[in-house]
This record gives sequence, C-alpha cells and structure tokens, in this order.
Amino acid sequence: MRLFITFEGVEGAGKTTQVEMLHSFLVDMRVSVLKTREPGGTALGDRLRPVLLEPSEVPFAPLSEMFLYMAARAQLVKEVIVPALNHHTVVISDRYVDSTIAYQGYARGIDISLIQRLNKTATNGCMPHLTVLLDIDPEIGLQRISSKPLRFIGNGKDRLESESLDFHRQVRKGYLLLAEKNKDRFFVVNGRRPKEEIHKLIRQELVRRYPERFAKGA
Ligand code: T5A
Repeated sequence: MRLFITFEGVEGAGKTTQVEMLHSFLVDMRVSVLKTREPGGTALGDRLRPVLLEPSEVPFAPLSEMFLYMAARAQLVKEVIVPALNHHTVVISDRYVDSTIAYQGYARGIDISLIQRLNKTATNGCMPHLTVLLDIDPEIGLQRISSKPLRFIGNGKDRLESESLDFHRQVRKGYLLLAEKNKDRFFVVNGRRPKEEIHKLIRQELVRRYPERFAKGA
C-alpha cells in the first residue's frame, strides 16, 4: 500500500514533534517508514534550506522565494519520495505542497492557481494521502519556538519567523481554507492539546482510514 503523510501548520505548531512520534510508533510496529522535511531531505534541498531560512537584508521577491521552495520540492519528490513510495515505504514529510499555498499564496499574495499548477509540475502529481494540520494561534507557536536556542544572528529567528504576526495569521487562515476545501485529505487537530494526546488522535485517524494496516498497533 502506498501511503504518504504530510504535516502542516504555522511556526511552532508541533509538526516536527509529531513527525518524530509517528515515525517512532511506525518503526515499533515494524512498518517500513521514511521521514523527511521541506525544505531539505536531499543534498540540493539541504543547500537551499539556509538560503531560504537565513535572515536576509535584501528582501526576496515572492516569486524567487516560491521557485526556490519548488526546486527543493522537485528534487525531494524525484530523489526520495517517489522511490520510497514505489517500495511501499510509508513516507512522512514535515511540510509539503500546502506550505507553499499557505505561505507564498495566502500570506505573500502569489496567485493560488499558479502555485497549484507549479506544485503539480514540481511533484509530477504526487500528492499526500493524508495531511495532518496542527492548528494553533501563531502567537502561541511563535512563543513556543522563542525558547529554542538561538539559531540565527540578530534576534535568533529565521527569515520567515521574522515576518509580522499578521503574515502568520494569513498563513493560518490559508491552511484552514485549504483544509475546508480538501476535507478528505486533511485531518485537523488542535495543536494546543498535549503532545501525547495529539499523537493518539493521529494514530486513531490512521486506524479509521486504514484499519487493515494499523488496527493492531493502535
Ligand atoms: N516554508 C516552507 C514556506 O514558506 N514555503 C514552503 O513551501 C515550505 C516548504 C521552514 C520555513 O519555511 C517556510 C515555513 C517555515 O517558515 P522550519 O525550520 O522547517 O522552516 O520551520 P517549521 O517547519 O515551522 O518548524 P518549527 O520548528 O518552527 O515548528 P514545528 O516543527 O511546528 O514545532 P516543533 O515540533 O519543533 O515544536 C516547537 C516547540 O514546541 C514544543 C516543542 O517541544 C518545541 O519546543 N511543542 C509543544 N509544546 C506544547 N504542546 C504541544 N502539543 C507541543 N508540541 C510541540
């Protein structure tokens, strides 16, 4: 069975935490599983990641930013995601196509249908079967990551984290609209719940969707 799961949400929503928890759970169940992230996950993506995230004195043109994310994605899909899915390995990705729609589309203002077309080209139509949206007020998410060790010079925040609160509110709004439009694919969880509770809800959702495969370990 091909299964591709993505995690989405605003900064500090808890995506990486839940990716790790789900990955460990599936490894314990002896499921062949691979976790990756965007931007990153390939040699090219890992080189693009600092370009995209390090604070920059010169603002990026929104289209340049979008194409860089798309370039990292095209490489990840071709080099990692599709080969893994072809080997029936479950793939879990920390961010994917919906991030570009939420950030570069709803928040930066690039035409959504253009992003959708480019996403389709970059991924060759490889879409997630399940997208977990960890929904949280961006103020809380940004508060959570502010306690992380400083990673960048200046205020310690990356280029996107440094955007205004209004920008991050647009991102959240965009995600909620995407979830509303793609009800079958999205599973929306309140990101303010305790980590273990969220993990349990995600496992329950997997059992609900794929009982033959996951009922035993839940
Ligand atoms: N981007 C990305 C675009 O603009 N367009 C795109 O197309 C793509 C793919 C990526 C940046 O790039 C942008 C979006 C991003 O700005 P990143 O460093 O990968 O940058 O940033 P994030 O993916 O946002 O990762 P973060 O680390 O900021 O947030 P997470 O992964 O959502 O949160 P996590 O799990 O690291 O948790 C943060 C803190 O909260 C705690 C954790 O212990 C940790 O301390 N926590 C909880 N606390 C209380 N309750 C819970 N339920 C908690 N869950 C986690």
